[in-house]
Amino acid sequence: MSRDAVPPPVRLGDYRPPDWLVDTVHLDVQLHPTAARIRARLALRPNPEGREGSPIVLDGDELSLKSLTLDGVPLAGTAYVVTATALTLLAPPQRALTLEIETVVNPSANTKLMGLYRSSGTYCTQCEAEGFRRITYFPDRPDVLAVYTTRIEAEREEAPILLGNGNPVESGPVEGTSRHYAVWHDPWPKPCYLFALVGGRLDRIADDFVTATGKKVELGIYVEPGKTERAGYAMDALKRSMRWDEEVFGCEYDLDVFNIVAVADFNMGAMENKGLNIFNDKYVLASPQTATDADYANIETIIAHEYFHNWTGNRITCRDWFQLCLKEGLTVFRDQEFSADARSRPVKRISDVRLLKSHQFPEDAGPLAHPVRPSTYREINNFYTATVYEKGAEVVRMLKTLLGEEGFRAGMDLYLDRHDGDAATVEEFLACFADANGVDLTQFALWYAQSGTPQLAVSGTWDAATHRYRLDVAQSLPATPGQDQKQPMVIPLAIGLVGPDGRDLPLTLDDGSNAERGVLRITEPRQSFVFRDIAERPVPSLNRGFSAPVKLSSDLSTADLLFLARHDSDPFNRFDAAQTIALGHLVAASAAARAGSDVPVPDALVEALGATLADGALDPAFVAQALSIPSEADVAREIGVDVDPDAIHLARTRLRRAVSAALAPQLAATYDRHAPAGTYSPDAASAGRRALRNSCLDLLAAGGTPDALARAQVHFDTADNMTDRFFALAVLAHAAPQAREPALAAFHERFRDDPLVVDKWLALQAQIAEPEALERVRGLTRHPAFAWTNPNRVRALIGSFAGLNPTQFHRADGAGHALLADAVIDIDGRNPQLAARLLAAFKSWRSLEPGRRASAEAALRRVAAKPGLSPDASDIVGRSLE
Ligand code: 0A1
Ligand code: ZN
Repeated sequence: MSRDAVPPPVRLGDYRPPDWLVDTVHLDVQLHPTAARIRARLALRPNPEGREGSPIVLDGDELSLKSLTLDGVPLAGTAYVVTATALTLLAPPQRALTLEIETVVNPSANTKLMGLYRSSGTYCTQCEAEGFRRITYFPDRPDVLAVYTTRIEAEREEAPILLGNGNPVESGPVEGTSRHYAVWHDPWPKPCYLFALVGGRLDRIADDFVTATGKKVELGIYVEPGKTERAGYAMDALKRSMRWDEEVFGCEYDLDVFNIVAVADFNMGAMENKGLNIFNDKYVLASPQTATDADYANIETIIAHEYFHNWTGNRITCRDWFQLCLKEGLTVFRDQEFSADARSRPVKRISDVRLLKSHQFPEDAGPLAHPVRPSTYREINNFYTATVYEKGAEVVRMLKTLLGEEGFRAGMDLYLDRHDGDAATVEEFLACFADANGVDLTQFALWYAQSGTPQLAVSGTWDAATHRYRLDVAQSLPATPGQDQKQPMVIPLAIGLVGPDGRDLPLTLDDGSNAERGVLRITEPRQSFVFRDIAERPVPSLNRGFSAPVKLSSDLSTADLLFLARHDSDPFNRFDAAQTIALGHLVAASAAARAGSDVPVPDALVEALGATLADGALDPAFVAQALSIPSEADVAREIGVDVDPDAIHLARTRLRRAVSAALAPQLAATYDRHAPAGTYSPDAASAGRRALRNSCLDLLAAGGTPDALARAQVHFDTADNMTDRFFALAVLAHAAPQAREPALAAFHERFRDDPLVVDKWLALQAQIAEPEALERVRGLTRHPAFAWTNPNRVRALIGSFAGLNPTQFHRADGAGHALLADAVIDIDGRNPQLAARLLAAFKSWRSLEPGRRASAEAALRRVAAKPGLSPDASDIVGRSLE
């Protein structure tokens, strides 16, 4: 193959079991800043299920091979071939054998942050998905499970802490040298993507946890020196996660120790390496002065997510990377449930659905659409997506909705029991639920195979004479890349029929049966459901709790929606009804703004928001969500084609101003009623009060009155925690041009030495919806606080600009698109994964109006034309332009 030849895509249908298995791995790692030496001893044997007489093919990437022996004998140069991607033993004896491989890598030069690298001087590893091959030659695929023993050696001065997977075995000085070592043994067979080691100068907070069967586990969280005070919340979240997984899923921890290490340079959020989770420090470190309530909530969720992988991901792993959702969708579902139990369940559901709609729906509607379980990929790193994670979680949630609490638990119990120790598939997962419940899930499995967001059109008819109510439901699934023809899905549609007094009517179907747990099973392209004994015209509440990840359209009038916003017993739909009114208005108002006119704000919306504000029985966190006006991205998605971001921005600004004017006294009163009481605590109830108070402030400031802006300034000046301080800063930066610069400067001055807080400052400036934002972002790339090499800095500044500032990223002159293209081209040479993720900001480019569409296309083509573009970035541009 020539150097620039593109390798063929990997296909699910081509799966073959490995030809060789690895039973044990002994690693001896000599840490060194520029020449780390890895001796690997692999016990291999032919796989009875593999092809007989096969060569041994070991993956490798940027490795320098120093020596190679087979059963202790150096291999002749003719016995093997080394290429840039593999080490192949051409004709190995077909029996159990031992290979010893010595490689050298340069951790300091590893800017891809995959394999063994250094982050602020700390040695750490990242092996998912295919990073282990950057440490040693190995069959780097998740269905090769081995037992690992790791000896790590380093200069004591440079790396007094040495951590590995599993349990500590021994440690001590290397006599006669300034070095020391530690040996770790992990008794649980695992794929190499779960391997990890850490070496560095780190501080620790320690605690312990006694499992359900009385085993004591030592817990450690390691952070940069001086930061232990910020790790307490993560430890608390870890212990709560461990207890929750025992209580809710019967999953008990299985090693003597569990360690977490926080590093400053990390491509993703965190990684579930067995017994040694490695985290982006943004998702560990929190204090009232430096972290917002949202940061605390993220930490809680991500700590839980990585911990929950110990069973769903590690004890049961994936057969191949096509099955990624098997661990990710399921584990996201589990972390969502954990946070729902720890906080307000309805509010958690609302925020999860908002995330799904803002990130996954556009993915599913654009050129990067793919099924929850893709059937082909060029670069697996590009499939850690909202579809695999968030839609994958929705699919598991639908299973639970269809099977009920007990049926779902029975399926999970069977899965955890039947597949413990396996590298499993989605089919095997579903078979457990089918077997445990005696049901057929063949049609349900389409959720894993068909991409795109299903559309449901629902209309209702009440017959006054027969007291019958009929719901007509039609489903369709739009064509997506590679999938022109679609089959109907199983859609669990939770509904209620709300009577005029606001109470739910019984859901008795025409044949006398009940809609089980209020859930209709939609399986056909068109279906009708007739309910009897409906004495008065009800208002249907559809897709309660967002029971299915679909786009629903109905014949509900604005009056019906207003009624639901005030009376629905389902909090999600109560929230959603007002959002639907607002969205409908914003679509019309955007069209009007584009045509140079305006449309009046519907009274129903002001009434719905006013009623929510006035209802003292509601959870403040819920009210805060209900007060939010749909984002510009929400409106763009709803419009779908020929999108003009400036018109949307104008329409939304006008709406917020009108709501502000109409509700100002109520907003001010609610703000005052929720003044902080006592010292800061990150608990859900306190966070909810702050969220409501801040939402009121935001809407008040949207009116732009001197009074409101003065209130924001006081809020900023008197805040005693990051949530309030940063929220007020954002309000001032967006709504008060005169106060903007002094407030930004004061904030920077106070937190200049704290990179995670500086990220907030960068991200906020990147989101200012004014033409000067572009120059500001350019200028900030030259600020001493910014570093192109740190993914958190780049995501804060460049990622926020491209992802959260639609009018400026999509500037009509194309300069925003060009800025992202320049950044991607520059970053790609160092960190292809980061470059590819930033590029995904173009995922909805085809829905823009023609001028902006042209500039987006030009930017994508410019990236595509870059010589030596990484496989990561070229996969994204290639699919985006297809
Ligand atoms: N399994 C992790 C996600 C993850 C994937 C790839 C990584 O490499 C850069 C890092 C983390 C999770 O789901 O949390
Ligand atoms: Zn995960």
